Amino acid sequence: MSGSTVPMGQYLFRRIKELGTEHILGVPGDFNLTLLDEIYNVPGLKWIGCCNELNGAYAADGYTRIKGAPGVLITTYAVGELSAMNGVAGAYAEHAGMIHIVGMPARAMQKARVMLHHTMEPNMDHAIYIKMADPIRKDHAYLMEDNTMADDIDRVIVSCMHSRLPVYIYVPTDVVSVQLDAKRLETPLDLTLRNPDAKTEDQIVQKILSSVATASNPSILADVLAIRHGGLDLTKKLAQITHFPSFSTPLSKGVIDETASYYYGLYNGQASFPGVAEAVEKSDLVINLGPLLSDSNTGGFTRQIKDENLVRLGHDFVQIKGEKYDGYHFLPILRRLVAELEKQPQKYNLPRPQNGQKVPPPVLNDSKSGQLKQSFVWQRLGRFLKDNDIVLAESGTAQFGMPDATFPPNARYITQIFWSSIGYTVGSCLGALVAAKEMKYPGRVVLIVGEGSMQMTVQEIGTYLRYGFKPIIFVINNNGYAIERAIHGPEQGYNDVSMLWDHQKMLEFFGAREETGIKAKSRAAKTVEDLEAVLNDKDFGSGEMVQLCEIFMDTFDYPWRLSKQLEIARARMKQEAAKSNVTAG
Ligand SMILES: Cc1ncc(C[n+]2csc(CCOP(=O)(O)OP(=O)(O)O)c2C)c(N)n1
Ligand SMILES: *[C@@H]1O[C@H](CO)[C@@H](O)[C@H](O)[C@H]1NC(C)=O
Ligand SMILES: *[C@@H]1O[C@H](CO)[C@@H](O)[C@H](O)[C@H]1NC(C)=O
Ligand SMILES: [Mg+2]
Repeated sequence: MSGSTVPMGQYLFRRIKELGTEHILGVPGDFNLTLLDEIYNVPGLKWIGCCNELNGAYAADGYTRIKGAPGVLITTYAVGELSAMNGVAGAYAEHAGMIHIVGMPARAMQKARVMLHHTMEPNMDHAIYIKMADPIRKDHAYLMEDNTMADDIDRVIVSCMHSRLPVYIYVPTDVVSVQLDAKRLETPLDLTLRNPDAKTEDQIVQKILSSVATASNPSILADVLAIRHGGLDLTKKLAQITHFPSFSTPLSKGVIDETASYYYGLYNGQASFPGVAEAVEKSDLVINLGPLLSDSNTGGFTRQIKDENLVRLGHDFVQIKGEKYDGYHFLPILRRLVAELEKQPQKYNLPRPQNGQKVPPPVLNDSKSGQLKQSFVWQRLGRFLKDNDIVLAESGTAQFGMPDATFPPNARYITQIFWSSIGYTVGSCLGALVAAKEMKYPGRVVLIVGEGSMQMTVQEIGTYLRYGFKPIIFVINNNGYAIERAIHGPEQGYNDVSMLWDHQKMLEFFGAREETGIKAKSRAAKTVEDLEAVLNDKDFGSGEMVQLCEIFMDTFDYPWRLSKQLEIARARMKQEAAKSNVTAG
C-alpha cells in the first residue's frame, strides 16, 4: 500500500464519528483493550462505560431512538456479546439499529483453536458465537482478511444506516493495528437511500397526490417506523401542512403535536379513547406511515382499516389501495409529497377544513385528594411534562397508562411495547441522556419505571450519576408485577418482588452524597396531595439535580387500557377455542 495509512481501530472509529455519533458505549474486556485505546485517538469521540452489556445494548438502542445516528456498543468475546443479545434483539424488533463491535481472540489463536477463557471445550471453533447472533442482525463483518477489512467495515455501516437494524463487527485482537488506506476516509460513505426505480417512484408519488386531491375525508396515521427510519420531522410537517385529522399509536405517541387542532388521538383499535377508532376507520384515505402491526400496537389486532382506503408507506414496501410496491422506502416518497403539498397548497385544498367531529380526550379522574389511582396518575404526569422533554415509559402499567396523557408539542417518547423486555428503560435512559447531551437538547429526560422492572437493571442509574446526568425518575411502587397480576394469578407469590428495597436511599448509594458533591433529592407520594406537592415544587421540575419520586399505587389497580386489551385477547382465545371444537367435532 502506498501513501498514508491508519490502524484498523482508528479507521473504524473515524467512520463512526462521520455518522455524527460522539460516544461509544460498552464494557471492556481483554479481547481487547487496545481497540478501546483508539477511541481516544479520534477527536470528538468519548467512551461511556456501562455496568453490564445488557444495559449497554439498551443504552445504544435509546441513543439511536433520540439521535437518529446509530448507538455504538463494544463488548468482549462470548461473555460480553452474549449478555447483550436480548437488548440487541429488541433493537432489531423495534428498528433502533446499533453498531455492535465485539472483541475476539487473535486470528492465530482462533486458527489453532486454543482453549482460551470464554471458550467452552477443547478444540472449539471460536466463531460459534457469531452464529448465535445471526437472527438479530441485518449484517456483519468478521475481520479476518487484511485486504477486505476496510470494505467490510464500510459495507456494514451503510447497511445499518439503510436498514436501521443492528449490525455486528467482529474484531480479532491482532487486527486492531492492521494498517488500512487512510485515503478512503477522505470520501464520506454514501448513505443516500434510493428506491429501486425512479419511474415507479414517480408513479407512486403521483398516485398518492391524486388520492389526496380527491379524498373527502383524508387522515394521517403516523406509526413508529416512520420515526425510526428518519421521517419524524417530515411526518410532523405533513400534518401541519394538510391539517388532516392525525393519529399516533402506542409506539409512536408524540409523533404528532398533541396540542394541535388536527391531532385526533392515539389509535389502538378497540382499546382507544372514545371517537378515535371511528374517526380513523371512516376515513376514505388513511395515510399510514411506518406501520408496526404487533398485538399491543393494534389493540390486540382490532385495527380495522379497509385496504381500499389505505395508503401504506413502509420502509420495505409501499401499498396504495391494494397495489403493492415491494422494496420501496417511504422516506424519499414522503420528502417529495411534503415538498409538492407545500408548493401548491391550493391545488390540494390545503390546509383542509375539518368536516368530522373531533372527540377530545376524556378526563379520566380529576380527583383532588385520596390514594393515588392509575386512573389519575398518568394524565397528571402528562401535565407535568414540558415541551421537548424526553419521556421513557417502562413495560408494565406505565406503558399502558402513559397513552392516557396528553403530551406537549415536541415531546419525545421511548417505550418498547413490541419487544417488551422489562428493565429496558433504565438502560435506554442512559443512551437518551447521552444523545440529549450531544444534541444540546433543551428538554428534560423523564424516566417512569415500575419497581419490578427496575430491579432488573437498576445499577445503570449509577452510570447516570457517574457521568453527571440529571434525569427525573418516577418509580411506580405497587408491590410487585401488577401487569402480570392482571394477566394471571393476581395473588400468586410469583408476582411478588422484594419489597425490602429502600428507594429513598437509592440515589445516595449510587453516588449522590455530600463528599461526591453530586446533588439529588428523593421523595415519595401516596396520595394526590403528596403528588401535587412534588410536581408543583419548582425545584423538582427544574432539572438542576437528579430527582426521584416514588409513586405508590394499589397492588391490584390496573390501567383501563391493559384491562381492555386483556378482555380483547380473552374473547379472541375463546372464539378460537370454539372454532377448533367445531372442527374437532
Ligand atoms: C426480561 C423480561 N422478563 C420478564 C418479563 C415478563 N414481565 C412483563 S411485565 C412484568 C412485570 C413488570 O412489573 P413492574 O415493573 O413492577 O410494573 P407494574 O406492572 O407493576 O407497574 C414482567 C415480569 C418481561 N417482559 N421481560
Ligand atoms: C490485545 O492486543 C494486543 C495488541 O494488538 C496484544 O498484544 C494482546 O496480546 C491482546 N490481548 C489478548 C488477550 O489477546
Ligand atoms: C380517582 O382518583 C382518586 C385519587 O387518585 C381516587 O381516590 C378515586 O378513587 C379515583 N376514582 C375512581 C373512580 O377511580
Ligand atoms: Mg410493580
